[in-house]
This record gives sequence, C-alpha cells and structure tokens, in this order.
Amino acid sequence: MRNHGFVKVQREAFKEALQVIKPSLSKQVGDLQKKLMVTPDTVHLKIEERTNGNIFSYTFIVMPEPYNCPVKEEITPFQTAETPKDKEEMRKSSGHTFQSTEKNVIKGAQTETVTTNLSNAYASDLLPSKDSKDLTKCFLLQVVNILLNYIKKTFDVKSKILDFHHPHQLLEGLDGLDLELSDHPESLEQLLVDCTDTLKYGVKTGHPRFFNQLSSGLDVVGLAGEWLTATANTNMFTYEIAPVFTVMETILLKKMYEIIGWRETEADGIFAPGGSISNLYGILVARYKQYPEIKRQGMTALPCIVLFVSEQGHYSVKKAAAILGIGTDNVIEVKCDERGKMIPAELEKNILQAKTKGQTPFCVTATAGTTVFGAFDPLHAIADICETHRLWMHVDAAWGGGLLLSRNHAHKLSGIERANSVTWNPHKLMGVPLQCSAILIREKGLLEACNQMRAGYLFQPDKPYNVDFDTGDKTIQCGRHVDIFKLWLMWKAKGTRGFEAQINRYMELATYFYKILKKKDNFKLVFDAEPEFTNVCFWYFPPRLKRIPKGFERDQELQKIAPKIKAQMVEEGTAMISFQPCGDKVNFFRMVFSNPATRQADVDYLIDEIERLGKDL
Ligand code: ABU
Repeated sequence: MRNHGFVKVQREAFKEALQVIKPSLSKQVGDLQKKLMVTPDTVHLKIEERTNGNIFSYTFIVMPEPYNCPVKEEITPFQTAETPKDKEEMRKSSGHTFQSTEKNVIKGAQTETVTTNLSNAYASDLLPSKDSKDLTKCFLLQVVNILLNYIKKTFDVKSKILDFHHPHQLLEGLDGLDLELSDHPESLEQLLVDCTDTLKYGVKTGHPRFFNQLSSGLDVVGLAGEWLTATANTNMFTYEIAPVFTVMETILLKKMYEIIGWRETEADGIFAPGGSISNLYGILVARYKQYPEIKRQGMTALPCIVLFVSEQGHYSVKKAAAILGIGTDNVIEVKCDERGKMIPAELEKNILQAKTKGQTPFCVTATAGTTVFGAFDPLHAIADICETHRLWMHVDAAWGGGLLLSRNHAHKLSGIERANSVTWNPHKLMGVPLQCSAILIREKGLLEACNQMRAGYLFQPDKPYNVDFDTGDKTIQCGRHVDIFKLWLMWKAKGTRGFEAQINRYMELATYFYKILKKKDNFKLVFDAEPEFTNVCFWYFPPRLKRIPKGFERDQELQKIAPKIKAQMVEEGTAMISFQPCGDKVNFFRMVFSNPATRQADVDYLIDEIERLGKDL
C-alpha cells in the first residue's frame, strides 16, 4: 500500500476529522488502526481493519470547507494492494468498487460536509465509463473544493504567498508530493492529494502582496472562463469546431481596433500565445509587406534589412530577429532619455547611419509601457519618422495597451492609431488569466497573405458557411488555444468602465506608493518624477550603506541589497517583488500594480517589510 506521507495527527485535528465522519463509525474507530494525513486543505483519515488475514482499508477525505451540494458518501471495504502488481491485479479484477448512495451526507450547522471514498477509484472509472456520472461528479466537486480553498487562501493577506523549496527538493519529492510518474495508475484520491500539493508548493500570484510580475491577480470570472474553455477543449483554427469562440474573437478584435482608433473594415488581428509571439507577428508582417517574395525565396532574396527598438524595448524583438533569420546584429538599439523613452532624434540618426552603411531599414518597434520603467515612447514623433522613411511602425503595447481603457491616462499612448501593428496583452494590466495576447494589424489581408498555406484538410473553401471565420491560416501555428472566452466573459462582467476603474485604481496606488517613498530617506527613487505608469522603481538603503559615500564602493554593496531582501521575503513567503540592474544602475526593486486584490495597506506592508528585512544588511 502506498504511503501518502501520513503523519501522526494532533489530537485536535483528529477530533476535527472524526466530527465529520458518521457517528456510528467513529464509535468503532477505537478498535481499528487509524492513520491520518493532514494537509493544509484536507484531512485524510485512513483506517485499516485486519480481520481473518484480510486488510480492509477505509479512506476519507475530509474537506475543511465543504462544497455546498449533495454528494454521496461511500465506504467500501477493499483489499489493499501491497505492490504495484497487486494493485494492478486488484484493479483488473474488481472494476471500480465505488458505489454511491444519496444517504449519509453529514450536514453541519451552516454547510454540508461530505466525505467520500476515492482511494479505490481510478481515472478509468470516470466518465465516459458506464454508470460513472456520480463518481465523476464527486471527483470534480472535490477538485473544485481544493481550488476554492486555494482561492480563499490566495485572497487571505495572512496566508503565505509561497512555501519556497529549491528545485532539487521538488525533484527529490516532498512529504506528500511525489512528482515521479509510474507505469501504474494512481487512485483518484491520490490525484486529489497531488492537486492539493501542487497548489501548496506553487505561488499565489493573486495574493494581494504579489507584485512580482506584470501579470498578476486572480479574476474569478476570468477563472470561470478558463474552466469553461478547458471543458470545451476545442481549437481556434476553424469556425467549424469553434463557432462561438471564433465569432467572439472577431468581436473583441473589433473592439480593440476601435479603442486604438482604427477602422474595423481595414484592420485585422489574431490572439497569439503571449507578447513575444505577438511582437514576432508584427515584425514578420512588416517584413512581408515590404518584401512579399520572402515567403517563397527566403532571406537570400532580401538586402541586409535592419529594424530599430529602444534600449528599453522588450528582448523579444531581438528574439524575433533571430527566429526570422534577420539576426540580432541587425536590431539597432536606440538611446533613451532618463525616463526610459526612446529619443526620436536618436532614432532618426540611427536610421540615417544604417542607410549610409548600406543597410536597409524596414521597421521600428516603439514601446508603450516598457517592462522595467513603464515608459511610453513618444509615438507621434516616431510615427513621423516612420512616415518620412517609409518604415513599418510596430507598437509593443503588451503592458501599456490596457491604459487605453482609461480616459484619464489613454493620452499617454497618443499616436498609437498611426501604428501599422500593435501588440496588446489583456493578461497584463487588464488582469485576464494567462494567457491572452493580441496582435493587431492595421491593414486587412496581410496576416493571411503572409502566413497562409491552405492546408486542404482544414481550410476547405467549399464549406457550408462563411469561411472568413476559419481564421487558422492567418497564424504561424496550426492548433491554437482558445484565449478569447475568459476575456469576453470578463468584459461582460465588468464592462469597459469596470476595466477603466480597475486600471485607474492601479495608477492611484502607484502614485500613493511613490509619494510615501519620496518622503522616506532610506529609500531612493530611480526617477524623481511622478510615475507615468504603475511601475515605481527604487532602491532601499540600509543604515550601514547610508554612511558610505556615493560611488563605486557603495554601488557594489547596494547591488547585493535587493537580492538579499527578496531572498528572505521569498523564504518567509510574505511578499514578492522583482528586482534587476539596468544599464549603469545597480540592482533596484521594481514595484508594479496590476493586482486587483492589492490595497493601500499592502503597499504600506511592503515598505515596512523591506525595512524589516533590510535594516541590518
Ligand atoms: N515581458 C514579460 C513580463 C515581464 C514581467 O512580468 O516582469
């Protein structure tokens, strides 16, 4: 019999478990051998009875927060298997022993408490297996219960963001969590334990004090959308198999063109797997527009083409150049001002220099919301230069695109309407569950012309519907995940104004944070001016460092401060914030607001926490 990491249980926990088990059974419990496994989310009680050489085992999963719907309880004795071979034999001979009745549901004062036995049931006993509706329901409700407990903890500011372990510890296996795969099936009970433990050792990215990434938060409606999407389990390449989702995509793309300021009849787009791939699309289409022969003849047909991005632009632009055979040497980095914005005069200078060298400029990638500083490039000035030199203008608004929904702040992206293509990730500022990223192209037809391969088995022109909705041949993929439904559902739930309110609040929090730091003499802002976006970059100076004069020696020490504070923060699981060096600036923290659960009190907490962890460094 597999040991799931049972622990000796505390008296209180055992009593708690017994309370939810049938009273008649709990009377007998004293005569039996008992084992309890307690995880933060469940209490597993395993009882073994040895009679005439047979071992009977009863396993109960007692959920502390039971789901509120009728599920069955079944306690079915079964002979335990000692080895994987026994287990397989037993499985073959018994079929599933789970039998359900509507009786014996134990009701607490407020909610219904459910126990069920899944230790002897397997995935093959679930639907579509015959007579398995009840078991399937029971299993899935248990999963939902595990997820609900996790969601509740996520929003509980007192719960740890993570229970940090090193990779080798996860590889070796932790108490109750064994990541190795076996040749034999595990019970549904074990799968539930695995689900619980997977979440236990993960990171709660929706926790109010998770500030580590641009994408954070846990939107419950978005989550519901993701569940539905997984249930539908279809593919976006044709209307034929994703009729509702492909039409939803068209509707959302239209909304995004309108928000950017494009006419729907002209524009085109697709949802892609992340901002980097969306940027890849922008550059791919830019090159195709200028050199359609690339599709058949490849790079040998082209001159030495070059593109431009600011030194604060996203690294995916270089990645795209490498993938597309352009080469990273042919990505020219344009200097930024002290706020991290591309300097238009530098762009112009770089374009002229490239031409003098015999290179052929074809594209400029401007950034609306840089990853570290949250800077917005001056889009009108860049558009003017692109027009003068006939260059494709791509705007990477993966991070900043959401700001277009705020009437107070949309002006920071003024000029985006002049772009030829735009990357916009609703999974960042808009808080849509990962992943959800769009590439939007101002000229209709280019995406398809560039990527179309006309696979006869998918894109038959003689289908009984408007095949314009078979969007799959516009993409560089074949199979495409449905990323649209969660965004559509969230938009329904919030309305455009709901997104706006959420985003305005992030901006207010960023200003609040900035103002506090400005008053504190042990913190120093990387930029003195008010934040333009939700990024606020800063250093923390422990008292010891304040005594060292500004210069190389102090920088060497300062470089170590943010990593040390972060490591301790992660170890204790109290908060998460990212840090990085940038150019000549040694490691500094990047605070960022995109988490709807964050309140002012969490911002205050973070400052206190950095001081607590850093004061003696
Ligand atoms: N550019 C991808 C996201 C980076 C971040 O979350 O910090």
